[in-house]
Amino acid sequence: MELERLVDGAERILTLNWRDGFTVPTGKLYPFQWNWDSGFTSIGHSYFQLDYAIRELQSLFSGQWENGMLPHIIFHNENEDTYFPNHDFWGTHVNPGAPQRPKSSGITQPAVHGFILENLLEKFPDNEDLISFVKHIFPDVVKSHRFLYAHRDPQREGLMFIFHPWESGRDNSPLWDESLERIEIDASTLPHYQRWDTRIAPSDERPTSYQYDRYVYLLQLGKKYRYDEAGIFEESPFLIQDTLMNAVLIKSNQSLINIGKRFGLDVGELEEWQQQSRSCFKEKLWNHELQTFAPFDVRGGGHIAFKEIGGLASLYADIPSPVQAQRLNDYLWSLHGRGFYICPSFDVDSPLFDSKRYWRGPVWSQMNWMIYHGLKKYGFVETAKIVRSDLIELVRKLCFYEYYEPQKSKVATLTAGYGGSDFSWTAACTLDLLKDGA
Ligand code: 9WN
Repeated sequence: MELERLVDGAERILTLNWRDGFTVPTGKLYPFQWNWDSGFTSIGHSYFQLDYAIRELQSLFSGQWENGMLPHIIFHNENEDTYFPNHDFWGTHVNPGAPQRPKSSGITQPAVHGFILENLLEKFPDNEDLISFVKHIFPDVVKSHRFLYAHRDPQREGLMFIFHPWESGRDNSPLWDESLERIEIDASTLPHYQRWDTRIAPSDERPTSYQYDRYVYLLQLGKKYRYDEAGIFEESPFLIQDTLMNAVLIKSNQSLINIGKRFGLDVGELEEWQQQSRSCFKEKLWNHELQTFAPFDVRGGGHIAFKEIGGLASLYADIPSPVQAQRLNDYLWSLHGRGFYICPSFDVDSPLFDSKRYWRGPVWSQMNWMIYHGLKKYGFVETAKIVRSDLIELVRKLCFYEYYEPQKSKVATLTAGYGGSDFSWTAACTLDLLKDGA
């Protein structure tokens, strides 16, 4: 696809996936509004209709819970029944602070919205509509961070835990295998369910049934405690201080601090959180042996020691020391030298690497977007250029898919990406990178 046609293609997808107030990630596979997708997608809309970018975020926050939790799915269209688990299965009415409407899931996702607001303000610094929207939504975004600090950090370390792989955004990453193996499934108590995803996307590109049983188990655990963190923290076999989740939060804290200062808003609380989180991330999540950041398994009491993509988001959040940043850059550079599009989502030398299966190897656009900006911030301009051009090349060759094959030799034989097609955040992130010009 020619470069000019990429811009048209991105616009077409964003329009196609717009549903009167919000955007679905892709029409068939994911027919609702997803939390972190919405953030990236609003950046895409802003190039054509700033109004859509604003409405996108407004609709997302219309699903925020009283305790500040911002759900990972908002089921605006309740009659849509081609996704599992739907709103009935989540049954979030068990929590008195969950809104009656719109219905939602009972877990969250990476808190991108602070940095998305800052990105929009950088693009349209004097737009009155945007400025008044940002001022209006600022307290709600801060409230979503306050929820994490109050409920997901019981030891007050400054690092949030997740209790479900879906919260990490990297659902079936091999990172979670060991924690999921702790879960023994009792077929007589696990509710019957039917997956839709494998009817829409090829099953060898999606998580396995073994993993889905455990996703359902953890959902049921959340519901049993009315999605209240105290009980979940006590019981969940899956309890992880994730790299991506915390790096994104730290980046968004900083963006909110910057925004707050510009508009004369109180940022004291944010600054306190930020100081603690940034230093705890840098110390606790750095794995000396691997020379990378790694999630901390709260139940297992140690790092989940693999090279994978989540820790690279720390560059975007300005977390690594110069030496740590150099190591992360070396890692990317070596993958580039070995014939991979960067960045594969998981360690290509691990037996757990699977170049086709979702978060076990493929390249993802929104990750490239964050890593690109992070590398630029640290002055690794050459690597940033490659991260940008690799994604653009994949999209040109294979169209706007959910994720991509990372091996260059294999891509040469392919005509399409993996997972869902006509994908919103791929359109938005590619468009933004095209406009950025490295
Ligand atoms: C579950 C929507 C979402 C992304 C996630 C991605 C995938 C959902 C699924 O799709 O997860 O949340 O059903 O597989 O892993 O990051 O937000 O695009």
